[in-house]
Amino acid sequence: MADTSGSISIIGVPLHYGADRSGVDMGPNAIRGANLGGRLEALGLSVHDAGDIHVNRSLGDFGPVSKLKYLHEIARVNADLAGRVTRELEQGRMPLVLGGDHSIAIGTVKGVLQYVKRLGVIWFDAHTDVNTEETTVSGNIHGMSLAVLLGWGHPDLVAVAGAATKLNPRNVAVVGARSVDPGERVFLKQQGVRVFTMHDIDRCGMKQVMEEALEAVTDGTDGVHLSLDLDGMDPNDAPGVGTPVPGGMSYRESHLAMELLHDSGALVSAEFVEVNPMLDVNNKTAAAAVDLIASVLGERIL
Ligand code: Z70
Ligand code: MN
Ligand code: MN
Ligand code: MN
Repeated sequence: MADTSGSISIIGVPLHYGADRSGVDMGPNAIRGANLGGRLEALGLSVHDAGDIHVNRSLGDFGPVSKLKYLHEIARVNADLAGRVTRELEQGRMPLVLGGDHSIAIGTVKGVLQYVKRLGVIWFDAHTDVNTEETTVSGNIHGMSLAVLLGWGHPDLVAVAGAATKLNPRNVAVVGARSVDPGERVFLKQQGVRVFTMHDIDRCGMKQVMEEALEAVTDGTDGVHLSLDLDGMDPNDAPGVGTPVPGGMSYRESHLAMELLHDSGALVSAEFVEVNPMLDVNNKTAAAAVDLIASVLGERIL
């Protein structure tokens, strides 16, 4: 595997159809505007901005159409994203994907899986995103992306970058969960996905939770992807998200999680999603995203 540690490629995905709520499509530029490039260059990294994946902007005028809202455009954008992510890895650059809503994890992770066949994933989120067409209440595809990555869901989504491209549930760890739908609970148990809830973090502390999560995602894998939904953080620290859920991970806990992930040496790619500048307060959420990105890429106090 190529060493991508010194070179980063930023890919924006201004997609909001998976959340069916506008604003989150402006996430990539809000994160860029919080001095992302400057912070990464200060770490000695070579930073390349690959620009944004194209999203058809006018579909909202016609409504969601299918039960899985905006299925066709979401599948198309994710197929495009997957190809871009694979190419960046092949060229020796670490993909840093900026959302957009969490449905873009389908494209990011499937793109990484083309290059790193045995991949672990840390899914930092208030939610577990394992609904399917059968269990979803909202019809929002951002609540289904992890299920799709495990091989379950609408065939058009599972087919992105090839239906055989999927994660091993043993190597997936959700961190920070506190809003899980009844159908998701059944699915998680059946699949054997490790879920570290806020209860676990409160009882054991972030240090122990991350040690256990890293053990699961590095066991028999060749790299780890970070899929970080900003609503995993507490709404006091990250108010600019579409689905704020109280009782989340603090700024400090989130920061420690990033530092421990960096120290594992296993990170091969990352994405930061669900920043909604229209709901943000003084750009606090975009700034927190940049702080977490810098930490996971090696920034330290001393
Ligand atoms: C719910 C659903 C979700 C993010 C909300 C919520 C899912 N389980 N994910 N916000 N990022 O609609 O499926
Ligand atoms: Mn999510
Ligand atoms: Mn979420
Ligand atoms: Mn830091």
